[in-house]
Amino acid sequence: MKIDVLTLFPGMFTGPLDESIIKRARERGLLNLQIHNLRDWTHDRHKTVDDRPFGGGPGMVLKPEPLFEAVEALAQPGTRVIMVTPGGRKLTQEIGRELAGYEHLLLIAGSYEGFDERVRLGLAQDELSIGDYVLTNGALPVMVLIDVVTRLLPGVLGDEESAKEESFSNGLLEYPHYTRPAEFRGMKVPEILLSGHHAEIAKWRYERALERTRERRPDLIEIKKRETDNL
Ligand code: 4GS
Repeated sequence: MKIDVLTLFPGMFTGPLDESIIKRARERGLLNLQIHNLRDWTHDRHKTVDDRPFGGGPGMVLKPEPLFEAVEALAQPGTRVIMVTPGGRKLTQEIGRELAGYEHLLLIAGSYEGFDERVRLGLAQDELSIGDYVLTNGALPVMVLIDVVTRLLPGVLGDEESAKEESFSNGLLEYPHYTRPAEFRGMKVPEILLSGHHAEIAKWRYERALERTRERRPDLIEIKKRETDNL
């Protein structure tokens, strides 16, 4: 998969995407990630990317021209162009799976201010939010999106990791995990996990996952029911 990112802060992307699983995916050619500075598509001496809002008010607005030029330079037929804003569809694992099916994503990170509305109307095919809170700019949500999508690309996770029953992949929170020692500061590992009875261990884990989800995230059980009804 190819992912191009448009941002005013390319420096924010070095570090988080150069470690661990994303690093390995890039090295193995499973992810071709390129970070672009929006200012490269300005033409004035000051590399102006924003301007005052028509109608007045505080803050600045990202001008449409550099964004249109940048997207027109980077997009191919079949490219999915996505903006991150608090007003977008809320990112879920299901949306991650949907995006992992594209060959090319072009992700636009906003800044302090908003975008000129014509970017939304004429350029973006999708708008995504990572949650109901306000960040200083769109770099972190873009990195979250890249992380969610990359680990779903074929070959990125080892068999062991991808086969693992994780939160949200089966629609439930994870069951409790334990490793050695069997007793730590008076807290004992549940007997069943030491028993070697694989079927009973699987049953115990499923029950604990269900119980934990019911207590902490009953909304996930409703979502799962609705999905099952639609089958
Ligand atoms: C988010 C969010 C966000 C909104 C960008 C204020 C700077 C900021 N983007 N999910 N202007 N949450 N963006 O907070 O996507």
